[in-house]
Amino acid sequence: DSGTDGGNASGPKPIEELVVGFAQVGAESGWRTANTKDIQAAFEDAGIELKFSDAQQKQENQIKAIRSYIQQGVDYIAFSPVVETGWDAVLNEAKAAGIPVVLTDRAVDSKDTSLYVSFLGSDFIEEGKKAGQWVLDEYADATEPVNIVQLEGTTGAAPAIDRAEGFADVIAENENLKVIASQTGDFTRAGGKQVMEAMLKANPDIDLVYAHNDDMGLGAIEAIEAAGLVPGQDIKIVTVDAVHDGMQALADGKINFIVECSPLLGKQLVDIITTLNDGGTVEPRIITEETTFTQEQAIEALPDRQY
Ligand code: GZL
Repeated sequence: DSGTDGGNASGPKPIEELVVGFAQVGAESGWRTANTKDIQAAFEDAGIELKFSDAQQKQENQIKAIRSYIQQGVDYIAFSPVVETGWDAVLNEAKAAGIPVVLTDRAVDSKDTSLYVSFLGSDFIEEGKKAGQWVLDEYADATEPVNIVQLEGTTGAAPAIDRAEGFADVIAENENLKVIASQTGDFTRAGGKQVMEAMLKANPDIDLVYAHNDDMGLGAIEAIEAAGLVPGQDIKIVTVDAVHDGMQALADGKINFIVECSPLLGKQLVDIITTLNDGGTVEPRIITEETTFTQEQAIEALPDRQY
């Protein structure tokens, strides 16, 4: 036909012709909404069309969205797998359609690493270890058992599995540190509150809560206060993420330590896609840079935080 194919057959597509499909987990936490905003802004700035879907934390919805992107013939697919398992079929369909896939944030357990070109996101085991190290230091002089309850992220999600593993590895160094209860709050504030209420009823003497994200930690604060206890003092709290509301609670002394997990992956995702479009190669694993915060550091950092 008389139309031009923009040289697609041989070389890079013009940026303005690129179409990318993103299948997001949902909007379950402050981290997720910050992640969504950052990705949408990065594609807007780059002038690349982004098709976006919210799976309400359901894997079948993410799979449906990926299938629809394949049907539409997008140039690239990116997504954050809500859980690690069950992706091989749909990722093989994307591969058969010649559509490269980028894992953004969470990982899949597929053994076939040809099913995606790169995994961009945090090292969740490292995050769990950083949380564990703070607890190890905080209770270094403990002469009797320290009762810890754990609020787990979404069951089967990479950050939940790995943050539990990293934490357990480190606190194992002091046999006084005991996880007496552990349950999923599904990364939500409501889930954290409900689970913490039940844990408080079942365990009269809790010393510390380790929550896999700030939102569940904020829910636990509500439950602890409703029980007439002082969060950050009667019961210490360690969380992961460092989103605004978590950092505010840390500055206010209701949380004691936060391990950062940066949601700002948009620019790096755009760079991966433009590099691939130009025929370049990308690292198969790109690890997010992130730090930790004490109360003083949170007070210092809060005014400049983007989310
Ligand atoms: C971690 C991300 C997790 C956050 C939660 O990279 O997948 O999901 O820690 C979010 O806040 O719900």
